[in-house]
Parts: sequence; structure tokens; C-alpha cells
Amino acid sequence: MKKCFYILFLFLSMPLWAQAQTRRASIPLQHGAHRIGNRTDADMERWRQHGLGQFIHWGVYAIPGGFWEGKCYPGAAEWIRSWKEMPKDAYDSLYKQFNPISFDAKAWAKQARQMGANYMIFTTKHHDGFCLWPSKYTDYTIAHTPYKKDVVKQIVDAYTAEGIDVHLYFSIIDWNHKGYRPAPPETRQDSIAYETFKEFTRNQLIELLTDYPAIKGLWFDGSWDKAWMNEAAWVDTLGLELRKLHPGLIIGSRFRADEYGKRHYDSNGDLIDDYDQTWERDLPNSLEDLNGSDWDCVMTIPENQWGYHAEWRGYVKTSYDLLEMMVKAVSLNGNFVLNFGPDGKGNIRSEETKLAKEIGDWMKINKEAIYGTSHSTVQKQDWGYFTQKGNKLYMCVFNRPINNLLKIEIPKGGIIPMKAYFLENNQETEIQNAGKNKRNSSLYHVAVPASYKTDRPFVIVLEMQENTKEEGEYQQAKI
Ligand code: FHN
Repeated sequence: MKKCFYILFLFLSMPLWAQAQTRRASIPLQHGAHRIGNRTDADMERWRQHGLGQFIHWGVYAIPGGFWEGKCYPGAAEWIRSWKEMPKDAYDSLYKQFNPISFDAKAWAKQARQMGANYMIFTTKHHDGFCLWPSKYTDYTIAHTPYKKDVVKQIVDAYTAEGIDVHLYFSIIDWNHKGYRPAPPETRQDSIAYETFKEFTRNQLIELLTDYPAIKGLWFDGSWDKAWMNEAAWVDTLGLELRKLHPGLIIGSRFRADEYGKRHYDSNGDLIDDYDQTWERDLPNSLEDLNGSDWDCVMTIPENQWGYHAEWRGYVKTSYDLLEMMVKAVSLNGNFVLNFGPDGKGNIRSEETKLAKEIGDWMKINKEAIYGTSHSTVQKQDWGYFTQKGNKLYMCVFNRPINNLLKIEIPKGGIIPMKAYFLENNQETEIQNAGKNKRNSSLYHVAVPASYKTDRPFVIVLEMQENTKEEGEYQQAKI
């Protein structure tokens, strides 16, 4: 009987990716997914358990910070070079002023640790092509700035020392390389130029993996150009080469397209590479949106600013908003990655520092509900989200009901809540049996004492046990 319970519990706690692997249509593909379903190795399992990550967008775009000659660029600050008001030569000379004297990788890593991040993604090169490492394949790098020192190395060393896994962001789009083309080359001259770009990209990627062997993954971006998508076979071969060079390497679904130009999911509907990278500034609403895939959500603090913009306009998310997004992501088996955009001197802005502190304070108390937890099949309720690990259900409460009763509906299947307590202080709280509903699910109310005052989301842990009592099902009325 006990064995049955554990099998049942394991199934209920098993993430959907393990319960239902993806279907495959039958188009023969050479450059589609090379695996059906999610990776099962230890490196990927570690990634899956991270819960919270930090993204950092940093580059020469942080110098203008969204302004040029007093005019404000209304788009994302890291795109300012593409703005008609921005003279390209002026932008391409900004690196001559890049001297981030306040940059302190150890302090950044410490702040990320305190926030509760288990991994980070760092922009080695954004679409402008400026490299924060001294790449030997271009002069447009940190080595040719007044600062000179290798920023990527400092980041990798400092974050790794804090126990935070580093993934390197790399933009395929490179506005600085003469051979870069967005559209497939049509002339012989263009083809020759594009070949130099492909070779350059390959060299840089091999260089990053060789020079920074501690990294865990590559986070690709800017891979939506038709020219790149047209190179399915070449890009696929490159991916296999990178994986061979760096066993365990984690690559998301933005790296390559299949031979029919399908990105993220191939022409058979199978995930390309290791996790779904489509959730940018957006979250799924249910597991049905996720095809059973591993996934991450990358999120900005204002609506759409990744790099440093001196003036954040519009709504700026609060720590409450961001915590809710993180919990929602984790409750759906995803990782939540929060973006920071340091300024041109290397300072993390005060608004971001404040949010990191607030998130970190919450994580200190409640991290058990986040790290290594996954989706629970127990019905979601309007008060918040469930996460689950082993026989514990974590009730992450964001909308406290006026009657202080948190409803729970446990599908018919033999588990019952035995004990409920606040994660912050182990204080027990009452579980009331509320009978069954027409689906024969068991209903319970967990009571929040009226005397419990808080202005933050909180977590109640439910310890579950096997239901050994035989209970009859009541007869349903006919409708
Ligand atoms: O264009 C970029 C953008 O600047 C930013 O880097 C984001 C991060 O995911 N990626 C691209 C848009 O998808």
C-alpha cells in the first residue's frame, strides 16, 4: 500500500514533461530536434531546479542610456543605434569612451546571490557587435576601450565563486561585422561576405567556450534573420561541434531553425535544443501552453528596457509583481530570469538594487517553495499558486481571501493534507475538511489566522499523506 502511495505521489508530483513526451508528426528532418522530450542528464536537472536567475544587459549602449543630444529614444535602450536620430559613426565610436570605473563584478555577484539567483545570463555581445571580452577576431572589443580589462572573465569568475551558474548571451545579429547580412545573400559578393560572417561567428563561439570553460550554457538571441535561418545544416553542425567541445552545454531554442525555417519547435512540433526560449516578457497561463518542454521566462523591470535607459517611462514592476511572476513560472516548471541594465560606469541603478533586496528578503524566508520545486497537479486556486516537492505542497498566497480561508481541491486519488504551517516561522494553522465536490475531489480550507498581518505574499506548507481511509463516493444528481 505504501509503495502504491509513493508511486501515486511521484506521478502527481512529476512534472508534465516527464508524464507526456511530445508527439512527432512524420516529416523526415535532418536538422530538426535531435531528441524527443526533455534532457534527463544532471546538468539539465540542475538548470531545471534554479527557479530564479538574473539577466544582465550591458554594453556601450549604456553610455547614451537612451538619449542622444538631449532627445529621448523611446525604444529599448540597447537598440538606440538603429534609431534614425542616432548617427551610426557616433555610436560605433562610443567604445572609445567606455571606462566603467565603478564596475565591480564581485559586488554584482554578491547582490545576485542575496537576491536568490541561482544562475545568470550575461551579454557578451549584443546586436551592435561590441564584445565585452577581448575577442581576437575583431577590434570592436573591450580590449580597445580605455577600460581594457576582460569584463566577461570578471563576471564568470565572480558569479561562479558565488555558486551562481553563468550562461553567456550571444547575439547572432552583428551590426558591426562587414559580412553580416539579414537577408540570404543574392550575389556572389554577398555570399562571400556572409561566409566570412559565419566563420567569424563560429570562431567567436569556440573562443568563448575555450576561454570561459566554467560556463554552463549559451543563450542565443538575434537568430531570426532569414540569412541565418537559411543555414540550417551549417548551424546545426556548429551546434553539435559546440556541444562536443563543452559536454553538458545548455542551449535554448533560439539558436537555429530546421531546414523548413521553423524556429523553436521544428516542423514536426518537437522542441529544438534544450529548452523553450519563447517566453520573453510574457508568461504562460497553464501547462497546456508549454508542450511539456523545459522553459525560461526572461523579464524586464519596466515594460521594455533591457540595457540601461536613464529615464524609465511607463509602469515599473514592483517586487510584488516580480515575485508573483517568479512563483507562477516555477509553478509551471519554468525558471524566471530578471533583467538588470547597469549604467555606463558600471553601477547597478538604485531602483534595481531596491528590488533585488526586496526579492532577496522574501527568498530568504521562502526559497524552499521555489528551489527544486515543480508543478503540482492540485487544482490552482485564485489565492495564488502551488509548488511541490516530495510530499510537501507549498501554497504561495498572493491574494488573501477576505474570509481568511484558502480553498484546496485535491483530485480523487488518495492523498490528504495532514499538517499546515507557515514557512516563515513553522507556526501551524488549521486545516478544515470541506467535503467533496461533484468531481469527487476532496475539498479543504486552510485557515489564515485573522491576527496574522503581513503586506507581503506568504507561503503555507501542506504536508501530504496517503489516505488510508476508505470513503464512499456520493451519488451524483443527474443533469
Ligand atoms: O532584441 C533583443 C533585445 O534587445 C533583448 O536583448 C532581448 C532579450 O531577450 N532579446 C531581443 C528581443 O527578443
